[in-house]
Amino acid sequence: MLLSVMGFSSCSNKAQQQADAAFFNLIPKPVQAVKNNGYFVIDEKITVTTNSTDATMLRNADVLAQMLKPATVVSISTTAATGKSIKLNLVKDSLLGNEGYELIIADSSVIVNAQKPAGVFYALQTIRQLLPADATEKQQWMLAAGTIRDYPLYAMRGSMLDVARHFFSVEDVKKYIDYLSFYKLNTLHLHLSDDQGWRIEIKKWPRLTEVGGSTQVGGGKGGFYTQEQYKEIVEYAADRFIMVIPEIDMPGHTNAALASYPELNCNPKDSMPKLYTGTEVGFSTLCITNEKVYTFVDDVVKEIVAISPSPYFHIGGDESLVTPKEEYIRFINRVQTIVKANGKEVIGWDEIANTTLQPGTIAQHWSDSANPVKAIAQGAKIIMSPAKKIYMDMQYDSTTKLGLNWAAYIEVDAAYNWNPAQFVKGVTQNDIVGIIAPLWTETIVAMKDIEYMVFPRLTGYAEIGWSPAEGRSWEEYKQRLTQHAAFYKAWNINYYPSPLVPWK
Ligand code: TNX
Repeated sequence: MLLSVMGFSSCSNKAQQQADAAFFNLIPKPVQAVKNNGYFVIDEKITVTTNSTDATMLRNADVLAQMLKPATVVSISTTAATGKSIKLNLVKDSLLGNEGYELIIADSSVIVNAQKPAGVFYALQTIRQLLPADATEKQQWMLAAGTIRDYPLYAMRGSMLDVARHFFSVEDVKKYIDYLSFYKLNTLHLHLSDDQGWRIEIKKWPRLTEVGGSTQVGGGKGGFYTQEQYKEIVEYAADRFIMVIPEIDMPGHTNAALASYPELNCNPKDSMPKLYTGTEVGFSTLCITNEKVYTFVDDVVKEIVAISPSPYFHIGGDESLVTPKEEYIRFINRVQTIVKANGKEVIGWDEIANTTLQPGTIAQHWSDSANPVKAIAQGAKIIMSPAKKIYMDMQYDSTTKLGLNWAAYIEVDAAYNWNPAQFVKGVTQNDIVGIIAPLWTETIVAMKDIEYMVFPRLTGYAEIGWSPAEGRSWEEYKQRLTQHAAFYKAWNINYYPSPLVPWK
């Protein structure tokens, strides 16, 4: 008897220590978090209630049930529960905005308040981080008592995945989406076409995928998403409050399309290119003076828009080094009109600032700092993706085997230690819609490679996008980051164990 009591108390001490530590190791760091004494212990049975019968709220309740499954049996109810319960409430609390939440943990109840289901979902991600990383752990699960009020700094927070240089399966993309959602990211930008491959089925132009999708960097077999598969990705992401932004890169980065259809080239007979499996950039262009090209663009935009609920369509527009400048301007101006006519707002890489931007167009800053300033002068908003800080294909240091280093080496501290609102002179917080961390895949072949380049840098980008900039410090952050290795390990993520982080 005595032994078992002692056994339980030391075990519960360990659980309490875990719960206490977790409260202070959240990433992204909450706007406000006040810890109290006490614990909400996850008993053998837990009731989850929601004050809304909204399908997304019921799904949220189910997300929580799945999360708690290793430790308890959950029953979900839409009527108030007597006794111990976790309550998911939609409430009016305008400071929380569309994505914010309040989480109140006490001995006998956990209350989640949010204005929108997205906020509830992010509160659940916080709860996930407060629980032990290892779901199979036999220790008792508990949450430290306290109150958290939390909401994001930027509306758009996410990552770009290049599925053109190397193709990644629907399963891989879903896994990537899971990673994003754990860190409260809400945007997946898919780079769907480039010189080396065309990755989305277009029914009117079938050779794009039959020919253009048939290879990749290094000459592997490539691949593409059918429209049904694309919808599956979009739905999987939407269930996790993630928007998928499709990018078709134009007028450069189009070799795969040009090799598929001779009529997109200016001199179809003598200049029809072959498929390309190298890693050069800037050598291809659609024929700007050919009317057929605009029919092509309109068809592509129409078919993608029909399966893409995101309000944005990304037209690329970067590194069109062989397109004459005047033609580039004419092309981007006209393509903006096509996208608008199809009901979407335009996003383009920052070079599009040199054209006439339509109202609502967003420039994604990656390289030349004059461009975002020009875009803002035209009334545009900015997505911050500066290569020197946030390109996850950049190597950590000179010993990194994967990746490139043309922009910089980006160690984990450098990835964290910058402020998007102070990075380019003339670009302030009000101009910025959000931050997107791109992973270009010239050297990235498998999910294990993705994981190595992404973790732990993405964890820091998630904090930059969500948490207040004031008071952020690498010294403090790196301590919290050490605790996240437990999650990486639990999910079998091949992360980079940076020597700058004092991993435990
Ligand atoms: C530049 S970023 C590119 C990509 C490459 C990347 C490699 C941008 C808009 N263009 O085409 O994949 O560098 O780091």
